[in-house]
Amino acid sequence: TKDWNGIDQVVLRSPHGASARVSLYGGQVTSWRNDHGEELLFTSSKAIFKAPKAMRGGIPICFPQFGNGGSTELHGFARNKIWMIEDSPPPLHLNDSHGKSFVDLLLKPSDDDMKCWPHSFEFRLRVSLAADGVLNMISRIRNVNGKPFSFSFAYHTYFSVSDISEVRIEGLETLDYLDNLCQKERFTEQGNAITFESEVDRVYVSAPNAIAILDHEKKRTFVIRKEGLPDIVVWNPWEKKSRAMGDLGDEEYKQMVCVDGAAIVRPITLKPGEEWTGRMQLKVVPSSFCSDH
Ligand code: TA6
Repeated sequence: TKDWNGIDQVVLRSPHGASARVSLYGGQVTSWRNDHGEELLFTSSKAIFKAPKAMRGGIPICFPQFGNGGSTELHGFARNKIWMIEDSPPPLHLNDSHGKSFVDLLLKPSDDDMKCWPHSFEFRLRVSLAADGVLNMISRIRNVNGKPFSFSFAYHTYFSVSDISEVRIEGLETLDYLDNLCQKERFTEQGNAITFESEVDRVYVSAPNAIAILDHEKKRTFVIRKEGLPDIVVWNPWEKKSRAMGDLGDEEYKQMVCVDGAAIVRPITLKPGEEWTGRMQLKVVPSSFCSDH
C-alpha cells in the first residue's frame, strides 16, 4: 500500500487481527495495532509524511548517530532515506520467521551520505509480527568498508499512552542517566519508577534488557525487550517544547512517550567485514492487579 506521500508501505498481519505497517521511507514502523485494532504507537495529528524529516510518530530509526554534534544531520540520515525491500537477505542466525509475518529492508549509503559520513555499510532491518501480536525489529549493520567505523543507534519509539501524568516506567530505577536538558550531565536515578510532570530527555546507561511502561488509565503495560542495545532513551517534550514543534499538536505530548532501545553512550565500532545486531521486541499485556496498585 502507499502512504500519504505515495511511498510504499508494507502491512504485516497476524492471524488474530494484529497488524503493523512499515514505510520504505526511513524503514519506519508507522503503526502497530493489537488484535482489537487499537493503535499502540503514537502518530502526531500534525505529522508530515515528507522529506526532509521523519514523520512525528511510530518508530524512526536513528543511525549513524543519535542526537546532534556528529557529522550527519540530527539523529542521522537513515530515517530520511528510501529503503529497499530485500527478497532474500543473508540468513539470520536466530530463527525469526517461523509463524510470523515479516519484511526485510535494506539501506546502503548514497553518494550524498558518503560525503558527510564516508563509510560503506549495509543496514538490514527485519520487522516481524508474531501470531500473538508481538512486534520484533532486528537491525544488522555490516561494515563493507576498508577501515573501521563507529556509530550510535536508536529505535526512537513513540508509544501511545492515554495520559502521560498516569504513566510509569519500570526497570530504570537506580541507573545512571545523561540528562539532555543539562548539557548531558550524569545523574543517578532514585529508587522509584519514573513518572512525568515536566519535560524529560534522558539516556539511561546500561539498562536491563526488559523495561515496562505502565499505562494506568488504559490498564495496559508495554514490555520492551532488547538485545545489543545497552541504553534506553526516555523523552517527553512537555508543554513548551510541544508548542515550539510544528509537527506536534500543543496538547499531544500527553498522549505520547518515547522510550528507545539504543546504543549511544558507547558507540558501536565495527572492523571491516564485521556485523552488529540490535534487536527490540515490543509486547503489550493487560496490567496485572499488583502493578496497578
Ligand atoms: O532524546 C530525544 C530527542 O533527541 C529529543 O532531544 C528531541 O528533540 C527528539 O529526540 C526529537 O527529535 P526530532 O529530530 O525527531 O525532532
